[in-house]
Amino acid sequence: MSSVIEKSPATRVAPVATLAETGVQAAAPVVEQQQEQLTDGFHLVIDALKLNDIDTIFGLPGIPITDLTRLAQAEGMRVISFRHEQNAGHAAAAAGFLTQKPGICLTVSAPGFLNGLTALANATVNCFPMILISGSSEREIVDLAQGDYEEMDQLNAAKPFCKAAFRVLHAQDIGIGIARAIRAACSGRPGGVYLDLPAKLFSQTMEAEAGRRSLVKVQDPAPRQLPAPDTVARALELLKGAKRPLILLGKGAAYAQADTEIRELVERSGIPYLPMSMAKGLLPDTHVQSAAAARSYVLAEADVVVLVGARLNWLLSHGKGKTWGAEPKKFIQIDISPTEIDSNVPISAPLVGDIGSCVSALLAGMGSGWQKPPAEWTGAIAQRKDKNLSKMAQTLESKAFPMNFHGALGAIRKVVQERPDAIVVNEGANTLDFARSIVDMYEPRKRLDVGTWGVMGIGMGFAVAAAVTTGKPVIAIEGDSAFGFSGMEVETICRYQLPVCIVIFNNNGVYKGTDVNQTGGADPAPTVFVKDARYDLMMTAFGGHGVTATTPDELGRAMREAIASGRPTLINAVIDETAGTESGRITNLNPTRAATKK
Ligand code: ADP
Ligand code: TPW
Repeated sequence: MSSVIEKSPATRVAPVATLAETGVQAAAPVVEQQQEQLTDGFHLVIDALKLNDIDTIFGLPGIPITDLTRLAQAEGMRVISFRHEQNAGHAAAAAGFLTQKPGICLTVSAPGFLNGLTALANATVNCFPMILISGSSEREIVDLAQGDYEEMDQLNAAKPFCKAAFRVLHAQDIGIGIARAIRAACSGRPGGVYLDLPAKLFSQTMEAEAGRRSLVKVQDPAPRQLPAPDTVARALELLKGAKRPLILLGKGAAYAQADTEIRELVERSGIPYLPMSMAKGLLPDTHVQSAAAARSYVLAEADVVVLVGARLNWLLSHGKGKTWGAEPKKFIQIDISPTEIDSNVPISAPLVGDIGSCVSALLAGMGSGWQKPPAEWTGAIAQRKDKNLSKMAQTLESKAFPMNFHGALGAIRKVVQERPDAIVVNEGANTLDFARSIVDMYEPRKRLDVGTWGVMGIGMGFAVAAAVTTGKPVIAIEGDSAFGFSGMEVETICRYQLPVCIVIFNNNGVYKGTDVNQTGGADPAPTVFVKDARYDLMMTAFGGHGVTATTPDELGRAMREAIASGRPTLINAVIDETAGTESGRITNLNPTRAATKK
């Protein structure tokens, strides 16, 4: 499997001096024969990745990794070349989430590395396995700060932002270096890993057979971790005594790919469940036990909450305060990371292990005669759900002109219902908050969004990764501001002819488009954009299909056409610029607004 340097179009003839070092005579015919037995750093990196079933690189070429991208393509890897490293990095992270294999982002040194670092940090915060591989400059010059081309101490810069960081200095260590990176990214709580590959490494040669032997196939990168039996018994005991139990599914549960076990846990226990945004679709959002439409009620009223791959961070009000009601809750928490337990509030029954194993153990302990939760609890939830859903149904029929968020999302909701296999990417403020609650998901891992940080800029990177790793249609629902962070990748989407339909919620600005410069000066207010911008023309500029939609019907029609054709499409959905609120649903975190509200 190990490739030799002569195989590729970008052949580097190993210098005679190098061959001489390996003990080879310099006579021409012998050299040729011997060259066939050499490999180099470029090929070893590619071979090491391929040996570990990694078949795609997301990146951006330049010194010193341009040849690496060419050679990887020549050696049969898929190389997706982006316009900005941050988007390549977000793509790698999303690929990691979707496949459980670390997504690879490849960048050049210093600025390219830093551009990728945001994505690496975001992957780590979200527990997605990803490896950022960056070329770097001459160690001797960097360490003496003598001013090399794109000089930077990347290894140390990366460390605070990732789970692990490694540097490889010798070709014979590439195999073990990549193996360590893969294991660090995937095992335990997944996360981002940085791998520093100095320019000199790539041209180092070694004997091909020794190179082959130096490669490492990682055995079981994320081994199962069984929960201790007494912890399972404790959790079941607590759950049995619950009068108002609730299961809360987080994106860790989606990542774990224990879909059947999770569904069985919910259905056999009869316990209502709430999905966090990226856990939507683990069970269809239309499931009778979904309590999503009665979210505030169940969070406040539940007495025992089973957390499955969800942290009690800001998204869940840290497990305390008004959101969680007057009565103190008891928590059962399933998580692979032992230090997540008790991070905000005391956890009565921790279950430390992988979600598949923990849920299976609970199911085994529950047996067949499990007592379902009292009807007063499930009935009260159903009542609230029905009321809220019928209230929402009316708003979704809105024919307001210009469109508001509900009217537009009502149309999108229907399209997603018809194509449950499509992957939805979603970012923005109002566009995010409304889409999360309005657009039902029906299958696991079909929703990718701004995640734990609420970061803008994941849009096009996530969309590319979703299309490339699954081959399914992708629908990117984007605020106009959010889209701007990665908008240049429409060219990438056109270049690779990916089945991505981007819908821009164009309300002329960040949050909304109505702000004015309070000084009366000529500069626009900081949150407003050019009015009535034609984002659709950005797509036509690169040969894709661009269209403007001003009504829900037009929007639905354009989306259906896009999905049926598989053509890169951008729909400029014109939204009322007065619609929405500043910061969407997290206005309470906005210092001035929060102060005014008090
Ligand atoms: P959400 O934002 O959806 O609430 P979080 O990102 O806060 O979800 O939480 C995900 C949790 O899932 C993390 O604490 C992580 O350690 C955990 N996790 C990830 N993969 C697994 C797994 N395979 N088994 C158990 N826990 C996991
Ligand atoms: C990397 C701050 C949060 S939401 C948002 C910004 C700039 C854009 C909201 O406007 P948009 O959506 O997209 O038009 P909508 O639906 O309300 O009209 N930089 C980063 N991340 C974040 N979260 C911000 C800035 C922010």
